[in-house]
Amino acid sequence: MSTVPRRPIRLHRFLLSGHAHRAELFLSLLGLPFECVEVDLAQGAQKQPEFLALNPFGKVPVIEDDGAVIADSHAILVYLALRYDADGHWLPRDPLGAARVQHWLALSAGPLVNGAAGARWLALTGKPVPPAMVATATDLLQRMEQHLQGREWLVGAAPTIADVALYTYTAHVPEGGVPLEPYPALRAWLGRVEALPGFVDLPRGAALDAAVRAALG
Ligand SMILES: N[C@@H](CCC(=O)N[C@@H](CS)C(=O)NCC(=O)O)C(=O)O
Repeated sequence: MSTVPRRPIRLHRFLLSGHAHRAELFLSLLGLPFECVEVDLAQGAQKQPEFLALNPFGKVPVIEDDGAVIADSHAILVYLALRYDADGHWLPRDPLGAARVQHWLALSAGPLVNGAAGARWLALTGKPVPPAMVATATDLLQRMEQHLQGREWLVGAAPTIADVALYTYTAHVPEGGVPLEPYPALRAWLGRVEALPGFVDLPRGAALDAAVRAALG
């Protein structure tokens, strides 16, 4: 099986979506050729028949790779790791390593979305962030800080898709009004992800403001 796609992988994304960013980040870290197709969530493009044919749940990200259509950020990370990571470190094949990665993917789909991601989205769209959401975000940050003390990566001795899945909304949680200053081990881990060859970020600062204005008016 080739470790290079025959044609560039198509990534259907929305520029402000951290879920879509996970997929983009991993495509870039793997050095795979890909092209982005913008899905205008603000105009409801994700609910149009053309997009629903790709993902009946009407959510980004979706990738298309040589006829295969894969929706859901975590499914995409698993697919890309199994399909294109020749040395297998991004998704360990041993039962314990695989289970530990899966545990972080579950946290990414649960408290990370319900806390950090939700707070960021409400703040970006000018809505108040409920204290319960800040508490959910803070609880996960504290647990990650504890876990990362004395560790370089979330699982094992090399980066995995757990690091990719958790990176985006953790790094951008200050946009939801939740500070990262109290978490030195966590910030060092974010720095290690950002130093990986091929790292790409979501827009920040003025670029973020411009992207929010362009997307949401
Ligand atoms: N479980 C999905 C969730 C994806 C998701 O929530 N995407 C949001 C953008 S961050 C979306 O497309 N929302 C559009 C909508 O719900 O109409 C994943 O991990 O990819």
